Formats: sequence, structure tokens, C-alpha cells
Amino acid sequence: MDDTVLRREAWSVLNANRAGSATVPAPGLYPHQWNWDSTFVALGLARQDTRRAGAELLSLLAGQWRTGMVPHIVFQAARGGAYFPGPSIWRSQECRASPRGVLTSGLTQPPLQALALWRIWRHATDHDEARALVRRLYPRLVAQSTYLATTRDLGGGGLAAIVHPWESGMDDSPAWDAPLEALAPARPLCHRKGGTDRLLDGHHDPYVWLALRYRDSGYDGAYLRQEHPFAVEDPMFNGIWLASCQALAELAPLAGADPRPHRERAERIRAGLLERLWSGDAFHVRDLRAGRLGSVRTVGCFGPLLDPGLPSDLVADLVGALESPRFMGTAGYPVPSCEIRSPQFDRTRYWRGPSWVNTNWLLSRAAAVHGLSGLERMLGVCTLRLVRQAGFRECFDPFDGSGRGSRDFSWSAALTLDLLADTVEA
Ligand code: 2M8
Repeated sequence: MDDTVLRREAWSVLNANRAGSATVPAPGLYPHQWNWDSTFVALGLARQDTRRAGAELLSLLAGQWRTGMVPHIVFQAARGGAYFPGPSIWRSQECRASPRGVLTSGLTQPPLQALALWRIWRHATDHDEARALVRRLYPRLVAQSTYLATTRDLGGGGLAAIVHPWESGMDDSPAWDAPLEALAPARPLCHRKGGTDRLLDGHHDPYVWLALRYRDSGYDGAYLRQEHPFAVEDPMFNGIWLASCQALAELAPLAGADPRPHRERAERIRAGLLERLWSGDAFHVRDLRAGRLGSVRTVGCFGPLLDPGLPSDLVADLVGALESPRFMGTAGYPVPSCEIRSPQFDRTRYWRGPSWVNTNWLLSRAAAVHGLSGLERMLGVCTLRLVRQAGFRECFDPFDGSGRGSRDFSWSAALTLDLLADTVEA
């Protein structure tokens, strides 16, 4: 399929998945607005349609809580009930910190928004419009970053903790197996997804059980600190946050603000990553409740590569592992979401093996940040090969490239547009 046809098909997916000013991930399976999905759409469109990219962020941030937290789902009123767990499980309207008139979940997702806003600004042709967008969103993104640095620094070392696997975006990743197994009251009856199967018994599922515990605390920060049984420092979530702090530092002058606090925060996150999550030759998740590092290597362990200030010997170790047979080297269609030789690797199961367009795109950005143009290009070419052959699927088999999960998936389409722009420019 040539580039023109691929581009046209990507646009038709994005237009079909539009719901007002938001783009839903896939109308059948995910009919609401998801945090990082929407932001990947904004990132993918930053060079294509700055107005739509900006509208995507504005619509997501309409769901922001007064604490600064940006929820992982903003429910689209017209589509209520089609997704579990829906608004009746989250009951956000009962919490005073939630926005009036918008129903949301009570969790967050990786804080990519400032990075997206920076990219929108850099590529904008109408600078007055883009400056107005920056001025409008900047204070909200500062509030989000402050929320992470305060309420979510559960380990006290400058990193944000996730309090549910859904907050990582990599829901069923083997990185969460050990912390979830420690949740005695709620033994897993099933994994939420293995190909197409959906939740069997919501209230016994540890994912739902954890969400209900947090909800029943009134989404309380002190409860998270003292009692909540799942608290994990994730290298991808924090790598993305660091990149967004650097983006905020770039955006601050446009909003008439001081960039230094954002640079200082980025340095603190870097120090936290190095002191708390680096061991041997890799980053790992830290389970704050068990007080130990996870052992399995997943695609999330490469998140800190998004930091341009990462020491060069660590960059070399990470790139060596990424290009080795453990990840890219033996997969025909990289990057697998879990190390191939790990016992937990499963090419068919969501976030436990398949390759994803969004993580490939993040790693291609990370390669660009470190001037690794060969790796950047390789990731772009491999990703375009996946969508050309299998369509804009949710994820892909890393060995044969066949598509898995939803069809016509928004971030796969939006990020394809961005990757095509690179190949045209190259
Ligand atoms: C998946 O997560 C949702 C819960 O948030 C689910 O499984 O129902 C993940 O792939 C996540 O990364 C993504 O944001 C979401 C919507 O595409 O689906």
C-alpha cells in the first residue's frame, strides 16, 4: 500500500472515531475518551492539524480534577454503559475534587500532555492561535505536574507512583504480576484480556477490586500513602513525566512563567530514576509495598531513554538491550512489549508480548533525542510495515506481524501520520 493510500486510510479512521472534539480509541471496545490515547492522537496530529490536536487536549483537560489529576477516562455522555468499568463504578461525581458536569474515572495515565503541547507549538503555523492554546493549558499542566510531585510521590524519592496497573497504560504487563499477586483478598480469576476475551467477574477481578478500594477512600491522597496496597514506581510513567517537565520548561516563557522549577523537577526525576530504579544494566519497576525491584524486563523499562540528559553509558546499555535478541533482534515486527526470553512473554496476550504502535513511536522519539538516527529510522520503518500489512490494529504479533485486538485503532492511525511525515522528510 503506498503512502498516499495509507495516509488517507489513517485519516478516515480518525474521522470515524471522532466524538465531538475528542477522538475515542476504538468505538466498539473503548467508546470514551482515554487520556494517553487522546494525547497520542494530539501528538500524531501536531504536524498535520494543530487545531484538532489542540482541541483533543482541551477536551481531555475538561476532565481534570481540582487536585491537578488528569483522569485516565473522560466519559462521553452519549455512550454511557458501553464500557466496563463505567461511570457507575467510578462515581467521580461524588468526589468534590472532580469537575462538575463531566464524568471521569478516578485514576490517571502517563502524563504525556505537556510533551504534546510542546510539539503542537513547535509545528504550529498560526503562532497567535498556538500561543493562546499554550497560555490556556500551561497552568493546568503545571497543576498536573505538581499533583504528581506531591500526592503521588509515595516513595519520597522524587518519582510518581502509579496506584493501579491501568495508570501505566500497559495494563496486563508482567511487570504488575508480583504486586498483584500480593493482593490476597482478590485472587485473579482471569486476566482481563487474552485476545478478545473480556472480564468474567468484575468484582473479583483484582483490577476492579483495587479501583473500588481507592474509590471507597474518596480518592484520598492520605489513603494512598498509608493504606493502598498497590504502589509502584514505573520507569515509563516517570520517563514520560520527565520529558513533559522539560516540555513545560520550554513552554513556560510563552506563558510568562519561570522555566527553572520545571528543569529542577526534571533533574529530581532523573536522580530518582537513577537512584531508585536502575540496577545492573537496566531500569526496573519498584514495588513500594514489597520494597523491591521487579525482575522482568518490559518495553516500559526503556522509558527513561526519553530523557536527553540520561548519562551516555546508560543510554548505551539500554540501546544495546533494545537492539539485542531479547527485544528487537529476534522479533520480525518489533518492539515486543516483554522480553522475548522471559517466561512471562506471550506473543498473543495484550501487553505481555505484542508490539504496539505507541511504544514504538515513543522509542523512536527517544532515539531521536539521543541522535540515534539509525534506530529512529528502523523503528519508524518497522512500525509502518506493521500497519501497512495488518491495518491500524490495537497491537501486533511481534513474530509474524498479524494484528490483534481492536481494528481501526486511533493511536495507530494518528502516529502513522506522524511517522509518514518523517519518512517523507527523510
Ligand atoms: C487499555 O486499557 C483499558 C483500561 O484503561 C482496558 O483494558 O479496558 C490499555 O491498552 C490502555 O493503554 C489504553 O489506554 C486503553 C484504551 O485504548 O485500553
